[in-house]
Amino acid sequence: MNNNDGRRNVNEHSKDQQLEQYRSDNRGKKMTTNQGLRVSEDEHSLKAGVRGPTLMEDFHFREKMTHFDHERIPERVVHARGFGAHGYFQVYEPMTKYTKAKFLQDPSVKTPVFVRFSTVAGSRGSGDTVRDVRGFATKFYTEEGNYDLVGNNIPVFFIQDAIKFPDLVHSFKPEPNNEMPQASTAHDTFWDFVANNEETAHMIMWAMSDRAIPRSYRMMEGFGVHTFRFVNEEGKARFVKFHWKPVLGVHSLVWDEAQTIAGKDPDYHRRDLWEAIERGDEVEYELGVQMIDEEDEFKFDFDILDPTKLWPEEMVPVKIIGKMTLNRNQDNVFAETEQAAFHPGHVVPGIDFTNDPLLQGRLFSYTDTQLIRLGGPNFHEIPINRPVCPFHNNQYDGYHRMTINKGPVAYHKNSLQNNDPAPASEEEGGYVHYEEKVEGKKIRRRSESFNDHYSQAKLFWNSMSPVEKEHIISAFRFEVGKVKSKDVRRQVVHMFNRVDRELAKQIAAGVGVEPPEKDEGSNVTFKSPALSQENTVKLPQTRTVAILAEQGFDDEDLSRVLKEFKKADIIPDIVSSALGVIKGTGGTEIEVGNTLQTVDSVLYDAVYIPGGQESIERLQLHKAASDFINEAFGHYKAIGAAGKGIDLLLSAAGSHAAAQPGIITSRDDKSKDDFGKKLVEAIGGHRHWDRQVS
Ligand code: HDE
Repeated sequence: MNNNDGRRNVNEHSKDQQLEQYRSDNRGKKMTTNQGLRVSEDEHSLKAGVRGPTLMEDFHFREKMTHFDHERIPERVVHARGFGAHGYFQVYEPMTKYTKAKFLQDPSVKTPVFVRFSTVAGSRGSGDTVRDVRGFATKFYTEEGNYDLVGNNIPVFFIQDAIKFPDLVHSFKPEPNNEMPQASTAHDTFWDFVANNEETAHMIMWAMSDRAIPRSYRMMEGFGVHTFRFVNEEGKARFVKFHWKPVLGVHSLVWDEAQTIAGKDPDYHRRDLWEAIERGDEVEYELGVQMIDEEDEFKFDFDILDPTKLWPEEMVPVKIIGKMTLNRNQDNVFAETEQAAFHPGHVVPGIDFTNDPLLQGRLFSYTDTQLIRLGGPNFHEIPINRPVCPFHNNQYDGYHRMTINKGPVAYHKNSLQNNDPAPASEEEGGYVHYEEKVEGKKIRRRSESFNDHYSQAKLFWNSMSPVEKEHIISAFRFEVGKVKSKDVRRQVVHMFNRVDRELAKQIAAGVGVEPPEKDEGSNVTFKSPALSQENTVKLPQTRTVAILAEQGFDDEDLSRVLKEFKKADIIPDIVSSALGVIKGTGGTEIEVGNTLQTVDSVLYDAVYIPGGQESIERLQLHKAASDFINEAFGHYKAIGAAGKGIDLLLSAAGSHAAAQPGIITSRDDKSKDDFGKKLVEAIGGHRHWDRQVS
């Protein structure tokens, strides 16, 4: 008998249709109380006389105020600041050989997803662009139930055993005596934790790299971090690691820029994602898997269950198996992003766990945290968390219960209700845990195979380009430089001397301590080119460009560049000294998008300055215009200038600027040169690191 309970009807729109019944639109409606009573007055409380006291009887006032007083729920202990979007996932080819997970079988099926991106350390209101790990949590609403891939944008973690998680988090959160600093690891307790817990070494290398200051959520990788298991129909299992690869490539901000943006636009990353989806852009990530056969578990010089280790792609290739597309913004941030409850234990048949001790601990923590945040055991009924397939069991009652269960029977086994709801067999889709043989003494200890903390930290260092290495050194100098305790600073330098001698010397030189006498650096020489952002995809698509123009700009300069931008899906924004309409020399009228007061070069990927005598003369009156250009130049961004625009560029960035990489100029011959194309290419290059900036 095919008893699928309506489980086969999931498609791309299922989640949206399910959410529809919960949406509420106030437009065109009369105001009522929560009991549905129409309200006649919402500005004056009920008083005894116009100058008299407010009356207890004012039920509308009391209901309104009570609801307001209870509007907040506790923020997440970690990953408090986040932002979500909806979309769908499609597998490229059946994965039958590896897993029986239904959503990984049929390329024509579009499984709905909701993704929540986040920072880890900061509070809900903190800045988006701080140096931090980013969360990348995906909920797949499959026909077999929800599957959550709760990952980060860094493939390894700080610690190896979940019991240390509260210590780690206490060390990086603001210090408890003065609650400083917000959303930053640049303080004594964090670095004290690092120096006294050497297992952090590898992750710290990533956290000090450009990975921790992404340009956009759309341009960052995601990783499941832990080793999971794929299990196929025959019961054969393989170890698996999950990767998300952004179609736009992996790109980062410059540290100075990240800090400025945190003040100028603390919502930078959520705005970027929201606006991309509002524009109709499809935000895409390919899903990749690395697989290791069970027989090969011990073939590596690291323990594959150790979450501080990655599997170099050059050793274990990433098989690209499908694509996720985010294409719909949420309707309400509280209802969706804030109430979304992810859990690495939300799995479907065909995906199973391993004994990674960090993963095992997470399997406890995520339900526990929802109970306090979402106020009880019925958080799965909140619209964003509801599976799109039916769910039935004997778990009844509790705070905010929404399901109205019928009948007297709420237990298993029973005869009064034909033993329903009955467990499903494996053939009927019942989840059966992989039968792994486990044997051992009850013991509080870690496997010795988890002891090498430095080889992969060195592998990461070896794999970086010279510019990336410079950035890592500066990040260490900034972070450790903020540590007041000289002893902690010394400990950190000694620790990273075990990764690389030169790195330790460079950190030491910036933080006022002596490097150790002896070179204790790891002797690993292996490199993994896949770890360097230098080797990522580079595309101009969806890059933003500030066009600096005033009244009297050269129409022809502007229009030819706009044409090229349009072809490349680059997003232009006219920035001028005031809002309104400006006119070109040929009479073209364009609407100003932003002013030199409301925006800053850090909010754009590139700058373009069209010519036009009057426009340039007007821009020259504003220091903000030359600061804008100079700053973009210093952040290695592409800058295009035409005609008189070149004069402004050179006066702002210096006469040597014209010959520098990523600077595209065109003095006069408008028809022949391929200025627009060159500029588009330079914008696609992201940053021109070989530029002389000072
Ligand atoms: Fe989490 N983590 N975590 N974590 N984590 C939470 O769950 C925890 C870890 C990750 O957008 C919490 O709902 C423990 C690794 C993401 O809603 C909490 C350990 C990875 C998110 C929790 C870890 C993550 C969380 C806080 C060590 C990458 C945000 C609120 C064993 C693979 C999900 C909540 C969202 C959130 C516990 C380590 C990713 C407290 C105990 C490793 C993306 O339950």
